[in-house]
Amino acid sequence: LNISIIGVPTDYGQTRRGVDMGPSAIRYAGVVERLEAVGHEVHDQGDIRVSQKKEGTIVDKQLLNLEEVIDVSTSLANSVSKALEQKEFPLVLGGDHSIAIGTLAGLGEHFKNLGVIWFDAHADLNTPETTPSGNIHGMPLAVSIGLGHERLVKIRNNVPKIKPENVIIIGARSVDPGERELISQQGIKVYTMHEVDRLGMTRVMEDALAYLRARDIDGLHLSLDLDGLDPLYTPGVGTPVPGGITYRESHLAMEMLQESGMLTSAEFVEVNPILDEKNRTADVAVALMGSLFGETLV
Ligand code: DIR
Ligand code: MN
Ligand code: MN
Ligand code: MN
Repeated sequence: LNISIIGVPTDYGQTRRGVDMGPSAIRYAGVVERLEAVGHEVHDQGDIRVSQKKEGTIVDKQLLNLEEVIDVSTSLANSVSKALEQKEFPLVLGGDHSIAIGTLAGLGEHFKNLGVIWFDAHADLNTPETTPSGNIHGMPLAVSIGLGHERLVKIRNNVPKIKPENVIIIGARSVDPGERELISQQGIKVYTMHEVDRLGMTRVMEDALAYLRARDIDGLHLSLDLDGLDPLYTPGVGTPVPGGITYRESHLAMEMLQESGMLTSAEFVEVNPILDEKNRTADVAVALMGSLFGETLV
């Protein structure tokens, strides 16, 4: 593959500082070398520009840093779209999960029936009406199916970016009341930790991939929030939730995605080296990318 790495050094989607250093931490953990070793051509496009906080903008407690998130999402959508035009595989490095608004806005221009695997402890389906925190990193999936603040939903004008029935959430264990309602109302498929425990990751991934294949998707995006794993393995995240996916289960999921041959883009988000122990979370992120892009054990 020709892989285009796009760093997004932003923390505007939540309130703990340090997640803007995620792209640096992931590069330090050796992402470029790791993917080159599997035989890919890797183009590191560097980081997109993230400006300082704008002074004097209206503070909306249900949409913290709205102007900044719109700015970052708009430039990221642009970069992702450009990578696809150049036939490159976009690999986006966060930054907090609000960046998925921009990634999916860029992807939405090129794929009409995109499948999305959302690997996360959370559902990221809040709206300004349901958010318990005001943090936009809890909203990107809702925005991408067309629900939320108009200016977020309309980035690059393609509304909605994805169909709710093409979305599969894996690893959920912290879901807010409004998100629960949206999941059933919109027909979003969710494998919570209960299903991961009960069925095992093999069955979960087999079912998920068969479901998306049957929906005749024209591309597949992986949005991987490192808090989907158990904090035992990825302590450097802003909102850790115990009882998560193990190191091996997450590798297995990546290996099965690789085997499927369906993947067309990916993003790894919420790596916060300031909250971490010796960059372990970025190390895990890079190891997972190794499996996702075709590393094998023997
Ligand atoms: C919570 C936390 N559902 C919120 N969301 C997080 O603030 O909307 N998403 N941490 O990754
Ligand atoms: Mn090239
Ligand atoms: Mn998330
Ligand atoms: Mn999360």
